Amino acid sequence: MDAETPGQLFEISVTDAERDQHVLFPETLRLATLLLHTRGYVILRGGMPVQIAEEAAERFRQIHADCMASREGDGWWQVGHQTKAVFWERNHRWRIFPKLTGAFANEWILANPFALQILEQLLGEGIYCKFVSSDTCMKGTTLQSPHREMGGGNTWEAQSFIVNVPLGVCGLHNGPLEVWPGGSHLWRNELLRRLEVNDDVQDGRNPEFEWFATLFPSRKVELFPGDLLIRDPGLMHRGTVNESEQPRSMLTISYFREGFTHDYGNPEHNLDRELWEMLEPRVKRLFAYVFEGGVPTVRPPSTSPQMTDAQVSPLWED
Ligand SMILES: O=C(O)CCC(=O)C(=O)O
Repeated sequence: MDAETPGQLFEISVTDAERDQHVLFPETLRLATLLLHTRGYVILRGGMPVQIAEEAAERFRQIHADCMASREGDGWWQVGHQTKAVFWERNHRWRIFPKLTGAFANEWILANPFALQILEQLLGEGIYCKFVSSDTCMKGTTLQSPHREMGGGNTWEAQSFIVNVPLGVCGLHNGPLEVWPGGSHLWRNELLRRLEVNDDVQDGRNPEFEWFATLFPSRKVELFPGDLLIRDPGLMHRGTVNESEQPRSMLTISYFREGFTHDYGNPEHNLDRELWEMLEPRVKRLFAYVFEGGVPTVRPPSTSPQMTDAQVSPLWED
């Protein structure tokens, strides 16, 4: 492990030895887990071999091109003609659910040994994957409103985490994710709802919450092929503006604690039984509930009858 000095960036560089052995050494695991628990996110530099990240990026460019060519109007849940990827586009932001084959079936991506080592400590061994999506922001994007998502903050104990895998450089010039690490993942939805705070607008404007976010320090996250960002969905964050001519893409993979779920994201956009049967055992296990029945039964109770996640954001419509 090479960790930044406290007070600096709090990134962790995975060593060659850890990558060779597919395991974080105890000191690294401890710090990464602590950072994720306390700050709501952790970056693992070199969390997967660069070549695998680049293969995925290349395949994703083909999928994105297919979705752009297949698009008809503004409908949700369209399907790429060649790649069968489910997608939609809003405000120059594409949300694409790739099929989990080829580069996207790779264990380093879907069952990343380092991410799972950390997440199994925080979510338990029954952890499962709810969906594999992606975010592509293009020139013309607008600044999103700061938001929190997927029920993060419904309970004290985290019920889910997101792993972002950059598909190319996600730098300061092309729409980096902005995060508010000062404990925003610990804000309780019950109180926010009671005080009528809406923290769930993404692509529209949300003046009160945008103002509120200015009271806290934020950071723009730079990610490079081979890195992983692991974040609590309750962490306040937003997509920023892509000033470059090139699309900026990253995978968004969501993992849940056994027994918990959320309305958003459908694993059957990523897999059918035939594709699932072909996955490596460590990946297959994460989706077994879809084809063998079981796990995701409990959605944390909504804390307010007026404002559930499903009601406030069109992106939650399934
Ligand atoms: O594309 C990104 O940078 C992330 C955007 C985002 O946070 C979202 O759409 O929820």
